[in-house]
Amino acid sequence: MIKNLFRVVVFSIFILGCKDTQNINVKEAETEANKVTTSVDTYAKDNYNKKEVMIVMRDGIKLHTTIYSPKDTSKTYPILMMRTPYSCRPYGENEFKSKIGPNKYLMEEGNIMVYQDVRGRWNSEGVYDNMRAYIPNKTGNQVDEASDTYDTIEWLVNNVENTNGNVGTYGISYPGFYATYSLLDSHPALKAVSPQACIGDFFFDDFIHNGAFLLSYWRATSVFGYMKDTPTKEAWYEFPNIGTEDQYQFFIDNTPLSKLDDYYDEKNVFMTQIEENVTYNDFWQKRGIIQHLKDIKPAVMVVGGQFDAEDLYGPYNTYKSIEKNSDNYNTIVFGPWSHGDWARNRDRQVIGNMHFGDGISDYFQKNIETKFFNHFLKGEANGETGLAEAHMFDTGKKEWQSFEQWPPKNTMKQSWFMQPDERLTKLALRNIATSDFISNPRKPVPYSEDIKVVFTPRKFMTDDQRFASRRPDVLTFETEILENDVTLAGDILSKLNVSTTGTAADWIVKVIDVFPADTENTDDVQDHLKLSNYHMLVRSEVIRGRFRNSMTNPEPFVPNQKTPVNLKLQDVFHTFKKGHKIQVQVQSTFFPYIDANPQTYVDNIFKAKEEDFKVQTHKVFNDSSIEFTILK
Ligand code: PG9
Repeated sequence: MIKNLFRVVVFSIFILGCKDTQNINVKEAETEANKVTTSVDTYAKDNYNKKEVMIVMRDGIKLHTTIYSPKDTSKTYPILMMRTPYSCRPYGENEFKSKIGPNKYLMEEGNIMVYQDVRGRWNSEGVYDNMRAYIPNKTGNQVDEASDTYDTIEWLVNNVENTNGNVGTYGISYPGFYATYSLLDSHPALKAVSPQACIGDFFFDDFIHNGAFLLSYWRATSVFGYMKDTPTKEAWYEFPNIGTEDQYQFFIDNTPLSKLDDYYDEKNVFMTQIEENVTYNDFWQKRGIIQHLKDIKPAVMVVGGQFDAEDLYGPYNTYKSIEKNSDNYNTIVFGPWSHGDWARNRDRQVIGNMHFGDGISDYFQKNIETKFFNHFLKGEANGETGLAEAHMFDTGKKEWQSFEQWPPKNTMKQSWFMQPDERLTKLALRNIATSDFISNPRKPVPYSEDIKVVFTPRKFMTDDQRFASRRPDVLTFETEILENDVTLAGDILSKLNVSTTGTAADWIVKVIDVFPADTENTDDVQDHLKLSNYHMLVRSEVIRGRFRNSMTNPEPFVPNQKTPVNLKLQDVFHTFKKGHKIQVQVQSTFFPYIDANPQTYVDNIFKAKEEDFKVQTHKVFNDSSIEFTILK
């Protein structure tokens, strides 16, 4: 919410003309970008001094903190801080990052840039705790990430020279979570916070989605799972060597999941926690931060990417929770980005096969992010930033649009029904019919056609879905060719009515933009594909069916009993243009994005046995629907 004296309704559509729209080919663009990177490489070293200090927290634990201060001491500067579990590297007061701060504009105009290893990570002391639970009304020396941030800011504003006394925090992903955390019991010097792709809750972001374990994150647990007992400037964890680049085959060969135990032992604390906490129990609930976002004081700008595979739940719900429970300056920016793209200096914005425009990240860094921080840390700080409440990129029209709120006021809900003749119809038909498929957990539907090991999946978020739509274990429903543009602006609610011959099943719903056959190809498209009839994934989500009524109290399915399963897909802002079709796919495996469900109910799938994995027949009844939020 933008709090200002005169609510100037600025309803404008930013057409991306900020960069020369000549048709730069990819090679030239990359060379151009590299030239920029090279000149930026030495800027920090040439214009900043670097200091490394250990700041003592209220419980005596010392946190490694790196401070980059402008060499020009003729003026004062605000502090821009990022707290991170990923290290303040490079360590050493003569070693410099190539780029410091949120973006090169804020670096070049001069700010005091601070990085801190959070408690228990890298060169800081203490014991790490993933998504450390917030302790409201702390007493004595009780600590959490809010108290560590408060104590750090208190030390910085009283000990760093040339500060103007104002502090901002920012961060992407896990650092984004720590930025959100800085809002809780916030220090009075903290004036502006930008949580970006911020984790909200590990039961809905990253590692788990609605109870389904993201097997594709299994290797990444190494980064967070192994604890260290002394400050270190070298990585202390390793990734398991799985001996193949065929990730699908590797995880097929290691199903049931107990076969993976050979790779990790109980020293991977985080993987053990995931295996032992398979419902949304107190362990996960107390680590979610969304529930605490009330009565927030500092100005907030939440940033996210419409195709961010890691953290969508976090940024959308961080913004919405603050909007609902606080009266501060609170805004949201969502662009055509995958995880963290907005902080990179690539000119051409491409995700997988899809090109969304040029200069989009630079436009954001220069005209939005820099403006936000400067207004509250160096300027008037009265909320009149001239920035929109919601600055959202329409990923179908490929252009920015500003709204007074998100989701927009002028929207309506519209339901489409899933017919066995693969049609999506606006009306539910009287006759009850079903779309049936055989689901084999030993031959699961791949989540991507790509064969390679990834740290975490990203590219699939805009990938072509024809490989899936042509499988008998993927149900496909689609509209006629659209006679007018249809713009989705907000969340999507899938209301399935299903049955299974088994007692357990996962449900995956995908919303897809089907391009016309005459769509022109671009250089970005993989050789085996064409944009002609491209089935572009717009949004997908999964729910482990046992959690259909409660994330905390799972229930088996009764075989062959028609059962409702509702699944919310994260917000989108996407125009399905005239001549396109809207397609919905429904399936029960999505491998190895998530682990294979045995499809017979066992309390803990991490302990499932070979014999639990059974082929089942699933049915989707034709009173199943998908409810879109349509822009009027
Ligand atoms: N949220 C991102 C992530 C967390 C854990 C594993 C893999 C990715 C991130 O912090 O980048």
